[in-house]
Amino acid sequence: MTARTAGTLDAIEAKLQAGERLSYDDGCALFLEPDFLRLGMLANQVREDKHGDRTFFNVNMRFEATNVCEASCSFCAFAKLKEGAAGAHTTTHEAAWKELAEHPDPRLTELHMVNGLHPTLPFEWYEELLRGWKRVRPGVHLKCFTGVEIHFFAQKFGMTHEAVLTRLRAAGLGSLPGGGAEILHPDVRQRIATDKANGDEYLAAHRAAHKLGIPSNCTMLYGHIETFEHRVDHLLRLRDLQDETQGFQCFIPLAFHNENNSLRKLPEPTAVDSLRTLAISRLLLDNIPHIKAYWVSMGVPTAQIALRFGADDLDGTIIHESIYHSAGSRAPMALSRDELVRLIREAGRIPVERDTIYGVVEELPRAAVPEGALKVRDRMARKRSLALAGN
Ligand code: V47
Repeated sequence: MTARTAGTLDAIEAKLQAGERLSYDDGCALFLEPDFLRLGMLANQVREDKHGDRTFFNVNMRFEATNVCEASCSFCAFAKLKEGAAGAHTTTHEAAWKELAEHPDPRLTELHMVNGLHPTLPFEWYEELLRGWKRVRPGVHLKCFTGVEIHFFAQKFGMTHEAVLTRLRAAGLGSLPGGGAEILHPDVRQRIATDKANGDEYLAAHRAAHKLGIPSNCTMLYGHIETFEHRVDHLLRLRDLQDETQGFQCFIPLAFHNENNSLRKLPEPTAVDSLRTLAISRLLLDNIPHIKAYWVSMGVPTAQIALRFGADDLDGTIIHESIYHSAGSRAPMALSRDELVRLIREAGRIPVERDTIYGVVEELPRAAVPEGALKVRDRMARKRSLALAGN
């Protein structure tokens, strides 16, 4: 077993060193590889070749305009099927604009919005929502609407993806978040997300965005009913589209959370599974610049360790998140900029505050020694001086 393991990783390392692309079979072999620390080191090497120690984060906020949703995805704890159902909520324009206008952080650069697929809101309602945000804080980038929402608008309002995106861009849209990808393979998607965009339609919406010059992110919801083969298949579908368009900026693996949804009997993925999945994503997605360790989904401690397993981005300050917290996430609702900087520094990396499209807002110095070590040193110094003072 040991010899075969070493053989697999040796062969994959040799391929990486020769600049060769990893195959479907390589990806599947890596999911069975017991030496996940060495796998992490390979992914870390790729990450350092691309970004050195630089590790990105942003000052952002989340917004959900509505959780009323025509779709009934089995993993979702956020959506309420009907307006008027307990917990169903649709914002007013005024409340949405106020929330951005009164956001306390002057450094805010991004508003990230994901919604349910609302049965009756007209398209103009969404356009006006974006226009109002641009009026109150024109400098904030609007990363809004998943590929699934874009496809929903196209179907509902009888437009092409291109027409939907062109109108939303005219209203202020800057980019698309990566949500809604789930697992693209139809065998899984038909079981967990029957009544929304299928895998090809999700990809088509992103293709249309990229062709219009609108960047986007992509995701994978892992750790539920899918197999490792489905994960590899998913990653390669994203890689194929990226070969065609180069419009994906970042990939975000999303760990399944099992509370308040119909898949609640399934166990959640472990930290090792999350780190392994992230590392394999870094190795397979050779054409996507950034891999994000989304701390809300992975949990803060695992996300910090992921900065040595292939991730170069931690997402942002967030302030208020609903999708994961409805499904049982124990992560905090927000992290301050200082907390993100500290997490990055203690992982031995250089914190870089970015905007949504990876423009540098501020590059901070790395820590001279890890801050945790400083605290230990301070404690020891205090003990010594107390001892000297005879206490
Ligand atoms: O589309 C929903 C997933 C996504 C659950 O683009 C769940 O920068 C786990 O896409 N357990 C929304 N996952 C979040 C998202 C995202 C997050 C951070 C950054 C970016 C980005 C995008 O969350 C959904 C769905 O795939 N999701 N329910 C659940 N129970």
